[in-house]
Amino acid sequence: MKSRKKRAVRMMAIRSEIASLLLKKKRILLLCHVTPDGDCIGSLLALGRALKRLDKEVIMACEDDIPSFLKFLPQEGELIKTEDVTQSFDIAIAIDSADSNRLGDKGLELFKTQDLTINIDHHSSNPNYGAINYVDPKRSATGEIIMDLILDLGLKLDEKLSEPLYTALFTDTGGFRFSNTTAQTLEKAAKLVKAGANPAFISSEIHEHKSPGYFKLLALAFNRITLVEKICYTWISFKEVEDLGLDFGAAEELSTYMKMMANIEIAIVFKEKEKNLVKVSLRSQSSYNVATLAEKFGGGGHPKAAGCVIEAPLNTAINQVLAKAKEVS
Ligand SMILES: [Mn+2]
Repeated sequence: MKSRKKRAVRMMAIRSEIASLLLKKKRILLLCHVTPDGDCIGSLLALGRALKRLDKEVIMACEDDIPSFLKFLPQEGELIKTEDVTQSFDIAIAIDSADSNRLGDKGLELFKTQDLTINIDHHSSNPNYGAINYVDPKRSATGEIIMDLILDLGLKLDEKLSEPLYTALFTDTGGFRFSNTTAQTLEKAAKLVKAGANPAFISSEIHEHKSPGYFKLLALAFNRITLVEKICYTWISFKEVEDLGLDFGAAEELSTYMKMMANIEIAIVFKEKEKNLVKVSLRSQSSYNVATLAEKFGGGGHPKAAGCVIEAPLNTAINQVLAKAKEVS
C-alpha cells in the first residue's frame, strides 16, 4: 500500500512537471505511432486542441494515414503527415508509442531533434525513451492520462475535447470489455459523456461504416482459422486486402473476434503489409503473456494485447511465431 501511494505521488509530480512545461513553452509538436489507433489519434487531438486554447503553436502529426473508422474525429487539416513538418519546436511529445521506433522514420527523426522530448504512454514495455517519461501501465488508455493532463492545465472539458478522449478509452478497452477496463476508466468515460461525448454516435462511427469488402476479408480470414493446441491463428495477404479495395488498417478487430473462441489461450492474426513484411497481432485469453512473445520479435504491448512486425514471407513469419509461442507461457 505504501509503495503504491509513493508511486501515485511520483506520477502526479511528473504530470504536474509536464503541465508546467506546457504552460511555459510555446511551440509544441505532438506525434502518434505508426498504424495509428483510436487511443493515439484521440489523445493527440484532445491534447492538441487543449494546447491551442492556451494559445500554443501546436502541430499534430502522424507518419501514416488515419484509418477510415477514425476519420470522423479530426477536422480538415487538423492532423498532418510527419513528412510535411518543417519547423522546429520547444517540446516534442510522443503519444501512446510503446517504443520510439513506433513513431516511424520521420516521426522519430522529428522527435529526437527537438529541444525537449516527452513520452506519454501506458504500455508496460515502454523503455522510457523521452527526456521526461509519463508511462503508466495501470491506465486502460493513454487517453486517461491525457484527460488528467488537460484538467491539470486548468481547462474544462467540452464536446471538442471529450469526443476524442472517449474514443481513446472506448477503442483501447474494446468498448469497455477488455480486462484493462477499471472503475477509473468508467468514471472517466462518464465524465466525458457529461461533457458532451456521444457514446452511440462514436460507437456507430467506429463500428458501423463497414464496406462489403470488409466482410469478404473477414470471411477469407475466418475460413482458414487454424487451431494448434491452444493457439488459434489466421492470416491475410496484402494482395487480398488490395483486391477488395481496402486499406491495410481494415479488419483490425479480427484478433478481437478470434479471441471469442472458447478454450483457447492465444489468438494470432498475421497480416501481410507488403511483400516480406508481416504485422502480427497477438491476443491472450488466459494468463499467457503475449507482450513477452511480441518482444521476442522486437515488438511489444500489453500482457493481453500485443504486436510485432516481422520481415519475412508470410509462411515463414507464421512458422517462426508458432515455434516461439510454445516456449512462452
Ligand atoms: Mn493505447
